[in-house]
Amino acid sequence: MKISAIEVYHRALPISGEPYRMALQTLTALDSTLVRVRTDSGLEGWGESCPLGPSYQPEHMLGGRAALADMAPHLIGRNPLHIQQVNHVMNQALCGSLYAKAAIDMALWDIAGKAYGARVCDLLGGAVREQLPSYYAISLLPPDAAAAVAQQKQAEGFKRLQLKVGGRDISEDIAAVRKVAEVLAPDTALAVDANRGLSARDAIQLSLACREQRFVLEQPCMTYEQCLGVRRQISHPLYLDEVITDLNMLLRAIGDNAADGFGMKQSRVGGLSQMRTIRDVCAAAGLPMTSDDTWGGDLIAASCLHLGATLQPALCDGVWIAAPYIDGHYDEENAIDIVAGQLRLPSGHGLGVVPQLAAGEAPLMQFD
Ligand code: 0XW
Ligand code: MG
Repeated sequence: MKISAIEVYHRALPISGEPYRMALQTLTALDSTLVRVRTDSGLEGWGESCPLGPSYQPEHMLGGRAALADMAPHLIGRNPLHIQQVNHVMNQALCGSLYAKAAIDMALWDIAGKAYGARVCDLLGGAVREQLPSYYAISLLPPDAAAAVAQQKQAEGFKRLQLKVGGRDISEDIAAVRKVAEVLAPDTALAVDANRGLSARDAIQLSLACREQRFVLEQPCMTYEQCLGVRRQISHPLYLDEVITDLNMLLRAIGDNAADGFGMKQSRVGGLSQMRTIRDVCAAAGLPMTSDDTWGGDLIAASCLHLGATLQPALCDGVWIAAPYIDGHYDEENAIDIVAGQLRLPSGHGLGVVPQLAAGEAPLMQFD
């Protein structure tokens, strides 16, 4: 089988309802990139990459499309089932741009599933469960409003919440954590995520002021070194997210005993192939992780879900997807949605999601 064409599409993903606020960004709309990899066998696979705006991380929507344009010509004629080799070709063609490579890598796993008559989770080692927990991220809100959302989301069935903090006076963050903790059921887990928006001083102050409250502190500060310094002075478990940019950073963090768990984003590290290794490294180290991406529609949701389903439950902190903030789906029939805090694996081969194109919709770019 050979790759015969690569097409790039885009989907506007406006955020429904209130803007999504984090310490350093406020978002009202995302722009997602879809990739269709076609083969001479007639099988085709879909991938997606959706950076969380231009300033969450170095990943950038236009940069991703430029990277795809650079790499795609090198991939025509390659065997899509040789996923490792195609990744090698991408790495030779272009340094970095892991988030663009992630979209191609996802499409290859989708093709492989269809070719072998299996779901992506089967190819990744097998799902340990068909249904698994998602978690809900509470946008940066005043304390009472955050607590109200926490109550509402627990009533909907979420067993893990993530509370955004940072980018404001630390006293407001402390109040928000306390208010949310007050309404937390004993079996609801809480992550307090500053998305790099706290100084080391404020992160330590937050942890000390909330020492009675049960939570993990996620990515408090901008740099790895700052987080490492904070970790030495707090008693809350620390999770790293944005600074774990690839497998090497994960290995370094484990070697340094820098974290108690990881918020992992598929596109940041280069896609499903990399996430599979990261899953195994985290399992070997006995450290939990989430199976997330920064944002995205049903393709990214499905991909995170397939990987998440192969995690040992004790080391799985959930699969975050953007569906609660998005109206509509790419594939209404196989939509990936959260029901009572849970996600169910789609049943189709490959990713199990096939985006529907509008009548006459032309790709943004096409390579053949
Ligand atoms: C909650 N998330 C997984 C989604 C947001 O896009 C960012 C994020 C995080 O943990 O930083
Ligand atoms: Mg995070």
